[in-house]
Amino acid sequence: MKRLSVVIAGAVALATLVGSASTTVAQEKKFTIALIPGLTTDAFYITMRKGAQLAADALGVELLFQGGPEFNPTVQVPVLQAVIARAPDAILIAPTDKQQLIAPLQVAHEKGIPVITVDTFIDDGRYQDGEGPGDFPLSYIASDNVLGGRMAARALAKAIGGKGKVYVSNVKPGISTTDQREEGFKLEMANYPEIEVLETQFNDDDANKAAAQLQAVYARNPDLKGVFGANLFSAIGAADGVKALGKSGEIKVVAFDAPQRIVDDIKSGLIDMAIAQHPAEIGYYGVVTAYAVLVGQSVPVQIGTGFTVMDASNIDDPEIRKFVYSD
Ligand code: T6T
Repeated sequence: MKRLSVVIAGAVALATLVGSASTTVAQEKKFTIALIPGLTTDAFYITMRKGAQLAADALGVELLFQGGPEFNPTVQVPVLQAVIARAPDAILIAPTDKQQLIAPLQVAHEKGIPVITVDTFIDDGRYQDGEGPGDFPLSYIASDNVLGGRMAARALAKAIGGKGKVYVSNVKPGISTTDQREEGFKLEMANYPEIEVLETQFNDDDANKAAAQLQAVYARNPDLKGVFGANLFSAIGAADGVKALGKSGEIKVVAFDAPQRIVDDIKSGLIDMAIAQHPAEIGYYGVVTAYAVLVGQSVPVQIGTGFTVMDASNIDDPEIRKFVYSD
């Protein structure tokens, strides 16, 4: 009996030692968290990186920021593969397509690298529910894009007095964020029987194309009243198109995203309203969430971040200005 209690005490001591040793190892290891943006030259992701870096510095984590020059799965997949080859402790990614990133991210998952998506999602965006091939990411941190689309529709409807023709300037189908913004916009516009929503124009994230499309839509519809630019480049391009037509203030523009250029356009009257996301917050919580996973905590499967609405009435307020993206 005495011997048994000694053995048990020894086992407990060993377990305690192993436990404390592994805790020490975990604390001493400097984690590397990779952040793969939709593209590197977009003020939205530049701002997200800043928030991520803030959290990384606070937690003593190394942040690896690696992306491509275009919002495109063909460009993003090789970047992801290169990141996986560097074996980071966790991957944060803004997938550029709901379907095409599932299999390449599955590779990371199978190697035991935790995957968290920021801004956009894969598959149906419902993770960890045991359903669908893309349910393995641990968390999704983003704006509520359906709500953002609804907010844009309400603002545009108000700006055009509740009647007339409008359309959505969008990137391309298959991107979770911009698909959901268009969905929310159309759902809300169904409440305005005198507003006609024309066919969506897809610009491949190219502002020049979006500007040319605005002018072409106007040529076919000289009674065009407004446009919703569903992301930064769509909005800037649509605004450029309105300006080129000399219709500033006549064709109303509601923008998603808030780089300095959109602020300037609000001040000049070219853009009526912008829905700023909080990309720094997305990056910050992305890193915090990955870190929590790495130290053995459970994490929320979804974290929603907010919006700030910018228009001529508040654009000079410093509390609003702090949500303008960094270039
Ligand atoms: O609107 C953001 C982002 O939320 C979207 O997923 C892609 O476009 C942006 O990066 C803006 O260009």
